[in-house]
Amino acid sequence: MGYTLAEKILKDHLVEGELKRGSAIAIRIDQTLTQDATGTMAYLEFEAMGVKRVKTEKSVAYIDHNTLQSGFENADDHRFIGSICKKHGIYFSRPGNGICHQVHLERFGIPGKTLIGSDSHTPTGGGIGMIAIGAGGMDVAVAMGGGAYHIVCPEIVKVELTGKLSPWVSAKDVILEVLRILSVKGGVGKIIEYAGEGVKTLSVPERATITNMGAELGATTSIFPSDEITRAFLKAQKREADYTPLQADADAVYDRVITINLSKLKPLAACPHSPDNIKSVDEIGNMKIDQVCIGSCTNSSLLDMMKVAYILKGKTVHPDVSLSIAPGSKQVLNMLAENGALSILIDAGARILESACGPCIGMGQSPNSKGISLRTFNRNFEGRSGTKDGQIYLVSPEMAAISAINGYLTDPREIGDMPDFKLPEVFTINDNMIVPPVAEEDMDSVEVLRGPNIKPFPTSEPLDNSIVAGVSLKVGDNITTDHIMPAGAKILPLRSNIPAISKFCFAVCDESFHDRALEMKQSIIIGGANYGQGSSREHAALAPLYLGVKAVITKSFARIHKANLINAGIVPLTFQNEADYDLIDLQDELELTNIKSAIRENAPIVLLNKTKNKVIPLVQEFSDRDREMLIDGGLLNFTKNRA
Ligand code: MIC
Ligand code: SF4
Repeated sequence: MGYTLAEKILKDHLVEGELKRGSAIAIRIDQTLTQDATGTMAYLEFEAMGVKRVKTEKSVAYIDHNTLQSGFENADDHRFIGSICKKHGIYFSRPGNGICHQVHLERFGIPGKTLIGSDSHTPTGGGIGMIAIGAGGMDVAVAMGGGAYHIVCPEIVKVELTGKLSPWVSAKDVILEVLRILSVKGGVGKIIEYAGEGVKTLSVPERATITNMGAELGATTSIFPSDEITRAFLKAQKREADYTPLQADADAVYDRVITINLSKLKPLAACPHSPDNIKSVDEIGNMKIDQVCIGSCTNSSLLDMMKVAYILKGKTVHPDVSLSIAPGSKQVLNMLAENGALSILIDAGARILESACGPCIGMGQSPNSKGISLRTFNRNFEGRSGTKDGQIYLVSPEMAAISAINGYLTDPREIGDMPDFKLPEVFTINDNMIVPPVAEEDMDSVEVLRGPNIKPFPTSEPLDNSIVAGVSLKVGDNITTDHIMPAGAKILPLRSNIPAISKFCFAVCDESFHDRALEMKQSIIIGGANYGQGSSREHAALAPLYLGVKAVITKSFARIHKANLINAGIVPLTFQNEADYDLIDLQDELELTNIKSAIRENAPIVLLNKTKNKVIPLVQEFSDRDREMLIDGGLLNFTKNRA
């Protein structure tokens, strides 16, 4: 029996466990990446582990999220990360060099290698045949120190692509179609592997758009084969030596096969407020729009920008619309300047932003009240844009550009003939904004620069025998990490200060949560299905930890957030019968009797609702390592105890 592509790479990197779906495995990590919004914490954790130099083949730190710098905080974090990198053997991509996933694909990603990154869109690397996984900062810190990465061996779903995209139908429409089929929780515990004749019609940046937004499926990662198209891309990046051909065996076994005929796809949009709320342009109609934002790690490649420039050429952005464009990297921006496309964008009235996440993470460009904003991004969670009643639609760059001209949502197929957009044979390469670390023998001469906003992370205690605590919050289904720990221009500067950022924890759902949780000293959160979807930010676990949350009980969890809770020493449990969710209310007094021994022995766990006098059976789904971590009180204690 043959192997799927993902299995081949996992097998080559397996250090613990058996490559059997559903069983706990550990894999060796070749590369890591961090970005600045999660990076400061990740490097504080790395420091706490006491490892002198990173042990990976390549570790890169990017500055791309917190680039607004409305106070000293962001700039201090950048300096801190830059100095840590220099000392400990990490490459440092300076602010202005671009969005982590775009730059990593261009300059560092290698087919067949493993990458974990403290950002949920790390699977972008799957576009060139990597196993690239989003993880919490602490897991990335462990990997930098040479530790393995632990996951449950995922099921593998094959998406068989046939046919070829029609003119002006985009790679974005492919992933929106997959989201329509699978939903935002359909990918949990799965790797999505793309195959079939249609793969050969997609360039690397198009593949990367698809694997990037696989994060929105909740998937562990997504991956494309590495083929002649991958070789051509790497060659154009002057990295042909990094190429290896990779594909699944013909007799590989998949858990599910989905077929998508690219020729039949239509332009789609994800409607407010979820990436899986998919409609076709015909269904939505010619809706009037207020704003268009083009960019983000999903759609900011040179190819995307060239299509946008073609559509905007000689036109003017509609008077009622604001159009912003953030090219994904310095390389992209540079090449747009060199080939004249930048001047076309400026001429049309686009507001050119720096190569960074920008509006995607609420760093500026919040729409007007109730404003309708078309964005080429990957997430349209409520409030993420910075405007609570903003109506965000996720679309392709082609649809975004033509709609910006017309002032209403437009089917890009109305543009007419489409030229054959091709990637350049050689990209403009200048890595002058990537600072290499100093040699190991010189590391003592590098001083780590800390700002006053950088506070130590909260530590957790070993698990108590029993937990007796009240319910500090009850929330519904599909709670995102943007609900738990919102981002945006006001809050992101506090990413390295957990006490300060905790004031905003769950503020979107219930502004009184912070004070109530602190007052209760210790508490339990009750959640619905797919709790913690979205970002990898471990702040969504560290803030609740700081506020005394001991356990989170839900109908189900998103993968990265569940791992972050365990890393923080907070116990994630699920209801055996989903209907029991209704038996608990805010402020009820709960008891998890002998939870410690139940976790140690993998014995049944029951929850006693003392207020309602009900006994509720719960489910624990942990690996042996998870159990030990929870008992020790999180990953750092676990690591220290075994050092
Ligand atoms: C996001 O898109 O939500 C982010 C901001 O990139 C996050 C990381 C973070 O919260 O810092 C992610 O996707 O992991
Ligand atoms: Fe940045 Fe947005 Fe991509 Fe997150 S999704 S890494 S905020 S561009």
